[in-house]
Parts: sequence; C-alpha cells; structure tokens
Amino acid sequence: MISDELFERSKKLMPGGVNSPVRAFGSVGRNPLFIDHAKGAYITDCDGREYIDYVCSWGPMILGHANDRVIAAVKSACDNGLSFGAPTEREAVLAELIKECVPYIEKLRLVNSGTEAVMSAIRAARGYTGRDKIIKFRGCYHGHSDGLLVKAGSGALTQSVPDSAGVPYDYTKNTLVAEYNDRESVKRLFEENKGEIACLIVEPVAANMGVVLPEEGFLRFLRDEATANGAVLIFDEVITGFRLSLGGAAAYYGVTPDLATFGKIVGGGMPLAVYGGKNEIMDMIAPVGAVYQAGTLSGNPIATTAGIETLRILMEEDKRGLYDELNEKGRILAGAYKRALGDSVCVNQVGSLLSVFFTSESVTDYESAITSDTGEYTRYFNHMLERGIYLAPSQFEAMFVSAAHKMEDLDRTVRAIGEFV
Ligand code: KE4
Repeated sequence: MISDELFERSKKLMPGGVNSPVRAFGSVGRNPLFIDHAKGAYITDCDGREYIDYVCSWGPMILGHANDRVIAAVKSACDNGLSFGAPTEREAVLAELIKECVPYIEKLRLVNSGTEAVMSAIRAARGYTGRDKIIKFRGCYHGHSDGLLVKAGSGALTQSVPDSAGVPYDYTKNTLVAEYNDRESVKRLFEENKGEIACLIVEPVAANMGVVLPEEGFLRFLRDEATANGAVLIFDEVITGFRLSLGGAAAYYGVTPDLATFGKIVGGGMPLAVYGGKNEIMDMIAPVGAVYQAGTLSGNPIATTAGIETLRILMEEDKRGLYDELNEKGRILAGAYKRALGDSVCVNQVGSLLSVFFTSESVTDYESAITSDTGEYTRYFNHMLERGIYLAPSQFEAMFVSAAHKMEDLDRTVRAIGEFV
C-alpha cells in the first residue's frame, strides 16, 4: 500500500514518521493511513480509500472538511500575502467574534497552538497572583509544555514528577495533581498549599483520557474553591470550545472561569489558538504588563481568515439549531454503542463529543478510564476501519461528529457497530 511505503519513507525523516505521536497508530497495531484529501465527513487515503471521519483532525473540522466558504475565504486571503508580522484588522474581527460567542472574555491573545495558549494562560495567572503552584487533573492533557508533562506524585509525594524525558524535576515540582470529579482531592491540595496556588486548570469536559463528563456540580465546586483561595480558574476549552455550544462548556454548564483557552475549531483547522479572560489578568501581558509572551505568526492573516469564516458559519448555523443537531447525532451514536455492546462498554457522550470505553465500569476519572480493555479497543478500531470508518487510534481519545455527517453516514456507522460482537 502507498501509505505503508510513505510510512517507511517518513520514518527515516521524522521521529516515528509523524509530526505528532498519536498519528503513528502505535496502540492499534497497524501502520497509519496517509491522507491525500478530505471533504465534508470523508477523508481519502493515498491508496484512494474513503472513510467516514470521526477524528475530524482531533476536533477542528466541526463544519466538515474543506468547507466551501472557508476554503474560498482562505484562497482569497492568500493573494494578499501570508504573513506581515504586523497588526491587521482581521485579528480584531476574530477577537470580536470570539467575545460575542464567549462574553466573559474581556481581552484575549491569539497564539499558534493549544499548547502555547495554555502555557501562556498559566504564566498570566502566575504573574497576576505572584504565586508559583498550579493544580491540574490526572488524565487531563493541556499540551506539551514542560510544567504540564507530569504524573501525580505517588503516595505522600504530592509534588509531581516529570512524565517525559527531558523535563527537569524543577519544572514540575510546582504542578499539583488532583483527581477528576474528586472534590476531596482538590480541597486537600488547596489546604496543603494555602495561599500558594496561582491557578487551577481543568478540561471542563475531559477528552484526553477518553471523554469524561464533569459530575453534577463539580465545575461549580471548582469555581467556588478557586475564588475562595484567590486562585485563577482556567477552563482549557481547546476541545470543548465552540464544540459544546458557541460559548463552549462554560455556557453549556453555566460556570464562568477567569481565563479560558481555545484552539482547534477557533482556527478552522489552521494553526491558531487563543487565551483570554478578565482584563485585570490579561493586562499583565506584554507590552502592557510584566508577563512576557510573543509569537512570530500569532494572529496570522490566513489563520485568522479561516477562524473568522468558521465562527461566522457557526453563529449563523447556531440560529438554525446546529448544536441541537450535533447533540442528536452524538446521541444516535451513543445509543448504537449501548444497544450493540450493552454493559460491556461505558459510553460517555455530550453534544458531538463521545467515547466508548471497553470496560463495564462507569468511567468518571483516570482510574476508571484505564480499566478499559485496550486490546478490545484495537479489535474494534480495526473492525470499523475495514468498514470504511476512521476512528481515533487510541482508547483514550475522543470521537467527533461534524455538521457534515449525514444520517446515512450515521446509519452506516451504526450498522458497523452492530456487526462488532
Ligand atoms: P495543541 O498544542 O496540540 O494544538 O493543543 C494542545 C491541547 C490543549 N488542550 C487540550 C484539551 C487538548 O486536547 C490539546 C490537544 N489535543 C490532542 C488530542 N487529544 C491533539 C492531538 C495530538 O496531540 O496530535
């Protein structure tokens, strides 16, 4: 297969032949497909095989691939130049659209990746509070900046240790790890580190241990705990932003953070991400304040064009019931998994974001997520791939449905699920 030949060639050029590890299909026992093109709900690999795509580039392609309006806008923007390294009106247009969708964002900064957005938001929170320690949750992923590549300190050691080679212990000792949906673990960290916590960062719906929903009142609890301890509450909405609703998870669950990060959808598939929130925190950022953050291609004219067109379409379609439709598609798929696989799986779904875990436990945190049978997931992944359905090559990633997925695509997917026993 051409994909296999390309994989051999790329492995000589890039670590693992990929530019991001999950793409290497390492945990599903087969070579990755090299993609030639994509349109709507479909991707086509270099061997000409077409698949219904539920990865959607890990979230950005909520409108479906190669949306005509977005492509046309990007093509025309290219004629005017790709990058100026100077402010443009387009950055203000995109910022105004984001603020219209997410009203608690008073000021924001455009950057190039979710990693950069989170790293910068944490630096802003530390600069604003003058504190060093941060709280994150086990199983939540916030990009690959050093201080976030941690695993929980075992036992008494509440300080984290690096979860990657190349990360000095000094970079992780200020990162404390709580358990998702476990209020006690959060309370304990705040009590043991009184007055020292700069921020608490959370995926308001976790989607990097598979999809794990916040239990009733959990986000509200985090909001109150952060306020009571003078810590900045950061919602990492890189996945949930513009996915669960135009206002993201904050609007969906009715809880407002102090800062939030966005990525993926907000750039329409181009390298663009955002961090933003309260004026008094964002005014800490250079050149106004003492917290430095910069980027050659930040607010790039082509990336902002893709983001603007994507948000404009989402805002128009929202009026037509887009998010209800996306939720209905997610429910149809979730229902199909439950009907076909019963209690042998746990299905977590919210809106157009879902995961099927091959475990009979209910998955509410990292501990329960890892009881999943990854071998069974591999069998399921390959069963679906053979039937022209492209899923995340890992049990611990999410499934994304787009506006372009039609009922016939869902029917075909439901049939394939039903054939998997
Ligand atoms: P990027 O730096 O990959 O643009 O974003 C990092 C990030 C931050 N926050 C959340 C909640 C995220 O999910 C991510 C990145 N998500 C992964 C998928 N689980 C990206 C896929 C990949 O790493 O190739």
